[in-house]
Amino acid sequence: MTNTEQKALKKFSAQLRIDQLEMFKQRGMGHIGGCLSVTELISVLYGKQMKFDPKNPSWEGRDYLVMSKAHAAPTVCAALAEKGFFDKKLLLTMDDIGTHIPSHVDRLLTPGVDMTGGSLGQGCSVAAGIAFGLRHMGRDDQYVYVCIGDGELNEGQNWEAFQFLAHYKLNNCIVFIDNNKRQHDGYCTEVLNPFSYEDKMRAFGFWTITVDGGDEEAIDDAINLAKKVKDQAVCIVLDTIKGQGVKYYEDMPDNHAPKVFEEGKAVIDAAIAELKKITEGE
Ligand SMILES: Cc1ncc(C[n+]2csc(CCOP(=O)(O)OP(=O)(O)O)c2C)c(N)n1
Ligand SMILES: [Mg+2]
Repeated sequence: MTNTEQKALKKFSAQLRIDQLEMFKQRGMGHIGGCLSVTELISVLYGKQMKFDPKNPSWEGRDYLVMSKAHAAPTVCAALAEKGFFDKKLLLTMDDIGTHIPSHVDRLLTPGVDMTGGSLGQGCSVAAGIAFGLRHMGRDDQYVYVCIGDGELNEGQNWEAFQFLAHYKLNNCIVFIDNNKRQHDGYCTEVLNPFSYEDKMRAFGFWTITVDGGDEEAIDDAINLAKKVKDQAVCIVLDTIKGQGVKYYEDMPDNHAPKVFEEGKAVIDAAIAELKKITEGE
């Protein structure tokens, strides 16, 4: 990655963080922890890796994103708005009655969203189906990216989908595990110990790599490596922090879906001021 590309992605991540924080502040709450942890991933996907056309969201040649941990909709919607799929002003209508920006991804409401979610555990099956269909049609230049939460992996359906991807060697579907170590009710190791994702995915037949999920270049490099893998399903484990990039939320004991009261609003304003130094810097 060139220096210019790296700088542009850092700025894009900062802008996505600003957009999300504004949405949480406006709504008075949000799935802040799990949205912030996938910000760099979404930045790399929409800022560099994915093929899409904002003027034609259902363009046949596009790549697909399945945000299986559907509560990260604010991160996805921020990227779609920044890329021109719809007017950015809509972001601040999140979860209003009649909105196009629900807090869980919805393909019937938001232009550019490819899968509706909310009930965890289902996205990888959908992604596997899309990848299988693309392979069947010989559309080998298109990719499906699926992002799954570490807590979400408690759902057995994921492991059925992994078997399917591995069996059919669907390397056109890149599986991301957002290893932010925490789920709704606490630390994953305490709720249901996952042990090693790498060991598990390899045992399931996947080529697997772990990278720093807060580092755009590392994520981009891992995707490029995954795209070179032949005849094997691929998985990228993202080592992330729940609440990533905003210290107050990283340190909050229960940062899954906190309410934003006066203190939170002040924290968000201060974080936005810091992030603007990145977006408005050289
Ligand atoms: C089937 C199902 N069970 C429970 C929930 C409620 N729920 C929403 S988010 C969440 C925690 C998910 O943890 P994780 O996948 O680690 O998400 P993240 O840390 O990225 O927020 C739960 C239990 C749900 N949406 N779907
Ligand atoms: Mg988690």
